[in-house]
Amino acid sequence: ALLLLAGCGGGGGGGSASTASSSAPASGIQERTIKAGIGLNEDHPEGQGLKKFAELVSEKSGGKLKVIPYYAAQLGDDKKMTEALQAGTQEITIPSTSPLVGDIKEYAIFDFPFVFNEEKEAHAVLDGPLGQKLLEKLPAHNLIGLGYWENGFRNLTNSKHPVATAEDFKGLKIRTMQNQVHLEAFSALGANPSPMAFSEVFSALESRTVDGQENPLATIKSNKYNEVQKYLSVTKHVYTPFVFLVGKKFWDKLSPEEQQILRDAAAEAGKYQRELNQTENQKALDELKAAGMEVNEVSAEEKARMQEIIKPVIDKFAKEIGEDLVKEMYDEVAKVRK
Ligand code: TK8
Repeated sequence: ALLLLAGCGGGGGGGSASTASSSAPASGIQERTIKAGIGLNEDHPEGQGLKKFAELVSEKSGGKLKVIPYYAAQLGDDKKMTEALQAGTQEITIPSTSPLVGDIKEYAIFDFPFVFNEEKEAHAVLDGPLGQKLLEKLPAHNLIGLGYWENGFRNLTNSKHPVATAEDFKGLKIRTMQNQVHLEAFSALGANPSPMAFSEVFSALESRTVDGQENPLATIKSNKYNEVQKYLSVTKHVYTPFVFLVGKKFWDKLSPEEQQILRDAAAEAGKYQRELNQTENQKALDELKAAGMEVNEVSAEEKARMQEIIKPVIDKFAKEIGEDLVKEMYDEVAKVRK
């Protein structure tokens, strides 16, 4: 099961923190409209998960809590929506953790390449004490985290040539997320990375402002990158999660009963979302091939070489983040592998 913030009130949100003019604490379930925006399309598992979340919230609240989903970055990219949550002008978003790293540096552990081999290893870390510890850092930034959904293992696409060896990265202009670990890791491999909001990627690929990008297969498919990218290299170089965020200003206005409805729905829809995501990621490879992409695998030896080249970057960030935390992640992965 997805792990939820422990303790009542989720990081100090309970009871007395009301800033409303009326001093009576919220109780019961009120009529509320909740704007929930994501970067991916409705047909992507993240979109389907959000839809499921909206249905569950409606069911559990007898129709009083209405979640209005906005897909495909209609409300802005991950960073902008997160800021809207902090400002109290939007209630929910489910961004990648990577652009959050500017605020919460510890989230960079999920940007370390080649840590996880399988989804279940990532889930163990995210749903365990480490994932929880990171959720607890959110309230200080006016955010409440209700658990982790899945984007998944990222793979490289580009318009120039197949990438099968570490040397093949040389000179490739690659769009990365707005995240320092990704930037420095791709630089170390000799690529020429440029950080960019997700909503700008398709046109940057189309106009050849960049040669390539990297995302999970279901995302590549849903966003039709096959129309503007010839080569798909199954690098599986990093697993990045989504974090389910609620604005703390909004959260603090909710009654405990309403908060519980959102927690339960986020966990239930998240379970559904992860399952769907894995099915979609498996199907997407064949579909992308059928759509004309040239697909290549990357050998374990070459991945090990890439990992070796990136190591100084990772060591540097591990020091900045805290080596104990990083060790905790590797220990958890080792436990799952045993
Ligand atoms: C969608 C993003 C996207 C991420 C990216 O909002 O930016 O490449 O993989 O899924 O979070």
